[in-house]
Amino acid sequence: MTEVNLDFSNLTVIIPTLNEEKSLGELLELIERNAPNCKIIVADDGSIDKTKEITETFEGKLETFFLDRKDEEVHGLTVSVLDAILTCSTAYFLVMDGDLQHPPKVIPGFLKLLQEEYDLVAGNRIKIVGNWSLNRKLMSFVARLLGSLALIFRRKNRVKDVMTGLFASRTQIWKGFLQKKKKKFVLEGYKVLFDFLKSYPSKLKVGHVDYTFGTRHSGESKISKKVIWLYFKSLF
Ligand SMILES: Nc1nc2c(ncn2[C@@H]2O[C@H](COP(=O)(O)OP(=O)(O)OP(=O)(O)O)[C@@H](O)[C@H]2O)c(=O)[nH]1
Ligand SMILES: [Mg+2]
Repeated sequence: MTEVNLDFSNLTVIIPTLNEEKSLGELLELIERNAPNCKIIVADDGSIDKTKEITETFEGKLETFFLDRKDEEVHGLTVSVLDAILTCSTAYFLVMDGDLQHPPKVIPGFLKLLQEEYDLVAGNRIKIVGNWSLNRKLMSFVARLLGSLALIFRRKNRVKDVMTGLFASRTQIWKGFLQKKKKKFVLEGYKVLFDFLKSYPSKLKVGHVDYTFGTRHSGESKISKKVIWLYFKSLF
């Protein structure tokens, strides 16, 4: 349920996508229901499915913008999110995966904390639904632990789950930082929030919203050995 005092027109939901036609339509509907009047940027990277057409069917109903990165030199989740932030015209933005693993019903909780003066709000996976292999669970645990240690060691702002792809912040903070420091990010990687926390020089007021990480119901995972390797390299 949405709260009366929340003004979603101050929020842009950024969705990094690569061939998510099977979930995107349902996701956009759920976002509209949970965050009416928000803006949406579908940060696409050259999908070869109907991602663009699906986004266009929502034009008029939602303020949806398809960010077409197919002709860009560098591709990746991180660079797509960063490019979307740079085009953002609202005070706040929130990043959410396109495969329905992040539940749109938590969006109001993020906006509430941002309106209460938090600078950054990170999703905190309290539960993971689905059959993750032992290998994936172990990998996720180690990645989270090493990421946290890397931030503690550098005396940086921390979040409960540095691996989360669900987070929200004030657009101006990121735009100001990106104008000078975009090269601090692993552009082809996945861990936008970790890269930001690792390099951002000042203290931020950080909040959290708990959520259940769902199962990917359709489409294919894009996570690759290269992406995992890029993350582990970025720890040091
Ligand atoms: N723009 C862009 N989006 C991407 C890229 N790689 C993945 N994505 C999107 O980023 C989101 C997260 O990717 P996933 O493949 O779901 O990664 P994951 O959630 O860690 O893995 P699964 O649990 O297997 O789904 C999804 O919406 C993808 O479509 C990319 O290179 N560019
Ligand atoms: Mg996923």
